[in-house]
Amino acid sequence: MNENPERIIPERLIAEIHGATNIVLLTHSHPDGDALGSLFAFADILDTLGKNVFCFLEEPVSYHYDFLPDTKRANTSLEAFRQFVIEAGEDIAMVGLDCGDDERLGKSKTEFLKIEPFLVIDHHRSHRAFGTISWVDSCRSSTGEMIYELAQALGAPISYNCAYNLYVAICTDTGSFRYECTTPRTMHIAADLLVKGVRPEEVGSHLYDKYSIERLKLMEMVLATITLCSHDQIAFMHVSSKMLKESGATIQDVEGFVDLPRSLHSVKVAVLLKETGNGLIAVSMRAKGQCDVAAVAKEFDGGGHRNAAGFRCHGKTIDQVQLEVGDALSRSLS
Ligand SMILES: [Mn+2]
Repeated sequence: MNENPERIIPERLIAEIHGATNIVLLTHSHPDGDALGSLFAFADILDTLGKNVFCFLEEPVSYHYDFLPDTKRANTSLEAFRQFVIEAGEDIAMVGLDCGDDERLGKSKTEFLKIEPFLVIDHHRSHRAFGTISWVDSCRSSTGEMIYELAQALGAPISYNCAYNLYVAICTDTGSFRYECTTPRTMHIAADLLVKGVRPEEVGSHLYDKYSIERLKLMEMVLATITLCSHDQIAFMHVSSKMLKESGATIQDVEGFVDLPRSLHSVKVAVLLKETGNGLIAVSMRAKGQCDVAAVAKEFDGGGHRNAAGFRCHGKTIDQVQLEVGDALSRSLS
């Protein structure tokens, strides 16, 4: 597995984790299944090594992921974080999980990055280096997969709760083991998580069978906005603030919508544009096959993976953004 040097876990990263008693775990804002699963799994692993762990999240865990074991240990209080840091003194390490760049650490990133060592564990293709020591491997399906390997390297056992969180992390970032990032190693790790007691049908029902009627009402409105271009290879869909209001759904309910146009036979790239308030539009792109949407996202100062990427922009209308993204994607497809 470790034939490629970048796939080897840096020894300094392992040494810093062994060396610190107090560890703060962070992940990206608006965390997905991989971010949260990796965070809670790593917290559990560090518990078994006798560490004091502080899991910071900017916002409470979204209802989509409130079934994860250990969500209660997420702390959204900056005051509590500061107190933890004061009590830790010099004996501390920060860990940023699943963050493609430091902007994604959220509003308090400057405060977080002041504390050293700052360890970074990530698998984004568009990763922009930050922190003191990084382990970045874009060949990995998920940060969850990397946390599993790290547990082995640290000599830490994987509990049932930890296995459950890792399984959710891997399952969500691989689109239920469908995306091209799914490797034989991914499957070996998933198999071991099942040996530890995880039941795929249970995780699947939590992930995919518990939506609200408001979400379906919103989906109906959003599906009505589908437009195809570039010989039906690109599909656009958008969510406006008005739709959110009228359906009674929340912005969290939009999760997974971008996969709907992606499922069309002719479509190579699906794009979802979301009004997120304050004049901001969030753009998510999902590709099938060879189109590298991370490269397109980069043109707009965003990032991600080859098949899943995004960016945010300010002060433009949905139509304007759609035109600009359509141009960039058409160039990339031709
Ligand atoms: Mn991820």
